Amino acid sequence: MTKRQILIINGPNLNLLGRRQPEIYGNKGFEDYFGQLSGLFAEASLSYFQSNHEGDLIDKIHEVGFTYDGIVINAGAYTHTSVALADALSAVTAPAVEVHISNIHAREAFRHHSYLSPVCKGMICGLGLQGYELAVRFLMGLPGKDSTKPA
Ligand code: CA2
Repeated sequence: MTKRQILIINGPNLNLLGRRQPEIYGNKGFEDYFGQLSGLFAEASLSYFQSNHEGDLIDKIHEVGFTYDGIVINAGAYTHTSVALADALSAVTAPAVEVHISNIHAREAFRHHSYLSPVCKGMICGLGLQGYELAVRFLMGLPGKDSTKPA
């Protein structure tokens, strides 16, 4: 059986994880965490993409969104501004889960609204990096794109 393909997408500034604002985002860089996470899911093929550019994030969603089994997305601040990212996620067939490291509802009011939540299966926030693991676990429990069983 082929492994489920799941892509984790991180948006702007998340390349700074582990280097700035540890009180909000913790002290681990995402590459280190991604190594750990991949070890937890031997039955999946996990990949990771980070960009600070909205168009690149959209291009990546188009690239994998019709062939992968799922997308985990932390769009960073684009969460609160980008209709274009929401349109990209709703255009593709892969189910997406939105993740935020911090609890966006316990922060400034401008972080309380997400354009992505309505087009995602669900949203996890405030659980730190563990949110990514929970999102992958959820996607692994869905019927994959090659599944012959009814949902
Ligand atoms: O909590 C999250 O994961 C956020 O998506 C992070 C975004 C923020 O704009 C969202 O409201 C919530 C910011 C990412 C910035 O990441 C940094 C990481 C380390 C140091 C500085 C910024």
